[in-house]
Amino acid sequence: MEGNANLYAFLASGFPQDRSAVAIETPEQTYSWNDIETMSGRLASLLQALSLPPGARVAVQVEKSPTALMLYLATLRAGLVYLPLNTAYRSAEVEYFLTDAEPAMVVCDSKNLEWMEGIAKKAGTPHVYTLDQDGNGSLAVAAASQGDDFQTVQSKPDDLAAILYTSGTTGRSKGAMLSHRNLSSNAQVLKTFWGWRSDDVLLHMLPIFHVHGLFVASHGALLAGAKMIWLPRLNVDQALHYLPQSTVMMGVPTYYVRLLADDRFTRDVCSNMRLFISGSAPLLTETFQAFQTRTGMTILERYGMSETVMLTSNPYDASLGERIGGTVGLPLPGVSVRVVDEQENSLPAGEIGNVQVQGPNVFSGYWRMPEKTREEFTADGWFRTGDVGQFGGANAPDSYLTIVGRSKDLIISGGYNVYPKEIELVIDALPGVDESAVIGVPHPDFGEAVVAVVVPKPGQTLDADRILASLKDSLANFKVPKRVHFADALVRNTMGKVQKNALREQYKDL
Ligand code: MCA
Ligand code: AMP
Repeated sequence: MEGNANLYAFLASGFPQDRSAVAIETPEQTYSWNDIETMSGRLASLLQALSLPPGARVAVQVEKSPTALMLYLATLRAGLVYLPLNTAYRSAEVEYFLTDAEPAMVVCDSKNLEWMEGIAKKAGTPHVYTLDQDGNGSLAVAAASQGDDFQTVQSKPDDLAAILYTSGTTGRSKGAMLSHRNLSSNAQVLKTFWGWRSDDVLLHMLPIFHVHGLFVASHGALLAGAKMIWLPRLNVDQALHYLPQSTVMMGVPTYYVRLLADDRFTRDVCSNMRLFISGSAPLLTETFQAFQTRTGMTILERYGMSETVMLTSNPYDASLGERIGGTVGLPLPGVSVRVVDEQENSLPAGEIGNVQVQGPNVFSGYWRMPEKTREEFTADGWFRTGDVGQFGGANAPDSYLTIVGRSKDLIISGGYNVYPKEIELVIDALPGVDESAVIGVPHPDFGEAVVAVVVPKPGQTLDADRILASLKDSLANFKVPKRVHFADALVRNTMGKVQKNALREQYKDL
């Protein structure tokens, strides 16, 4: 019989022989590898008992907890499709995702149950459960009567494992469909490339509704059979407490900026650490250098996307080269990366162009958007990342990729992606607004901050605080502009397109 391509089965192949060893430590409790098997087994039994059809989506918007991780693993084990949602999303945003994905089951925090039930009903979702950060809720109650010995279902490599929504330039989010193969192949490659070891201890402080925290970090530790210190979010005091017992940490650049802003973050605190990894947004060279000076350690920067998981990485193994600040390193083994001009001809090192990629990690397409999927792939199967880069920039060897910008209109704030179009559509619909432009400006903590430039209708006076208050009702807080500015008109080019570069220049010193 062919082997099981189920991602959980693959991850479990890395669990240690001694299943009583600690797999997850939180400030309150520890969980063994046995606990991972039984807790995920019990939840998978529940999913199976509901007789959800193969490929059914399980949408989850819950606070980070060990049980939330078990629910993810249970979904994989039951052969269903995991659909994580950022806890910051407001009901209007969640409604879009549920209507689009038509999940068979939704799991939410009990404080959101009332509105979630309403949305689930509209989306035709039959099963709604609650899971709170402490592990309590109707999911735990329902799972309690289930057996914990679950036979992980057989999956084929191309079966869907997860759908991750990523916003689109049109303002409409797209669900990137990731298969068991996409995720397993990437986990395997990273295990070797980053030298994961069973005696590693991962300091896990990232949210688990995105690729970075859910896949890159968790899969790495699980496949290595390494312990995770599991914290609900970045908290510098807690990080300083746990770093001396950790060997690996992953974060978006803001995590490193915040650690460096604290004088207690010293070389001593990091003396047990083997590897600091940064990604999801550009790491400023000044942060990279300040980190080296403070700790004597060199951050490893890597690059990826929701659609592709990880694509390139600076080397861990010094025999492959140095880690060079300002670059995102080498294409990972098995991943092909090319830089092309507008006619899609490959460019030599040193020339800037569009970054395109191929590999077993690249997704199969956007959920129910065949047209959009076709647009994002070339005829010969390369995925257009929307990032602009060059090989051999930043005085690096020609094999290193440098990301120099984006052709997509995207802001990355504290590692979260914000698509200006989505915010502009909401602002433009407010009374008294003629039009708006949303831009990203440099921000010392978040890397980029969202700023809105709003043109009132003739004769109208608008109030920035009121605009912000109404945006907060319908948009996740990280998308809400940090500032609103008013202008008489937006500068446009001869094609009528708003000149965002000019606006970014004008507001860059905010
Ligand atoms: C929180 N706020 C933010 C952000 N986070 N505003 C802008 N950008 C943000 N990222 C809001 C808060 O709601 C609050 O608003 C105010 O800003 C200040 O919040 P603060 O307490 O400073 O925030 P925090 O709770 O400490 O969170 C900041 C954070 C967090 C720790 C940087 O955003 C975070 O964990 N980011 C990681 C994102 C991530 O995992 N990205 C991976 C995507 P108010 O004052 O109104 O209440 S995966 C990916 O990109 C790919 C594929 C890849 O390559 O990895
Ligand atoms: P998402 O798919 O929404 O998680 O965001 C993916 C995008 O994040 C990429 O297309 C890049 O624009 C950006 N990104 C991720 N890692 C890096 C990095 N190390 N440097 C620059 N941009 C990055």
